[in-house]
Amino acid sequence: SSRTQHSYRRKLVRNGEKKQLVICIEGNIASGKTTCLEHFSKTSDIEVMTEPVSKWRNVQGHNPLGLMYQDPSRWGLTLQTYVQLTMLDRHLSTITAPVRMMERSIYSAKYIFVENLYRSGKMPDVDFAVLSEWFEWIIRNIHIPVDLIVYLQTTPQICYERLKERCREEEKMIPMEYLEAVHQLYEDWLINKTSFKVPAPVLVIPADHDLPKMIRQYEENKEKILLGRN
Ligand code: DCP
Repeated sequence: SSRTQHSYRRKLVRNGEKKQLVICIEGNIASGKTTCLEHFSKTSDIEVMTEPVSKWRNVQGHNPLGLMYQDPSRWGLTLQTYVQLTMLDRHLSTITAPVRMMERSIYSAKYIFVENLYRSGKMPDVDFAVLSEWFEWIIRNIHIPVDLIVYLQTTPQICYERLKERCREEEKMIPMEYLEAVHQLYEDWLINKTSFKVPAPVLVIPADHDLPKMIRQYEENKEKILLGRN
């Protein structure tokens, strides 16, 4: 429609004015991504996007996140298809500030979570094949800009403790082994660089520390992050 065209043109013009930076915050479940985003949301010139987890818990009255934890083999594809859609939607939405910070990315959805379901034998081959074809099509045909990945590096034990404290209903049954598997996938992707293509430079921030120390580290790294450098 002409309306869509109009908004698309506006986006092109806006992007043409000045390079906008996109920074993805990555890390294990309960690694502190939300706290990091909250901290930077107080900075002017930064637009913060948290993970669309509320959508994953309620799509037209259904809870694919809860279903996935109850029966991953049956519902893994359902959740991850929806995660992929919501992530793509976020990546493509119009940036309204010089710097965008977002929680996770379409890349970690595939390289960490889909991969984990598949490798642990909880996703049927055909589901993995269909999701992989969708993902490959998307990244081949749609430009998804990412300038910097900030990796909040934790030990799985600390995440496990934080998870217990937070008590999100769906996450009650997450075992330590799950967090260890997600951790290893993150390490191989972003540190060892032995698994999948890394779409941007990586800035590693040790994230086992308590909140005051984390805030100090965010302040120390602020310049780098705002310039999109590792
Ligand atoms: N999840 C998933 N598949 C994905 C992405 C996330 O199954 N592709 C799950 C893992 C968590 C829930 O969704 O149970 C929320 O994701 P996060 O752990 O990233 O969000 P948190 O709020 O835990 O992050 P943090 O505690 O670091 O702020």
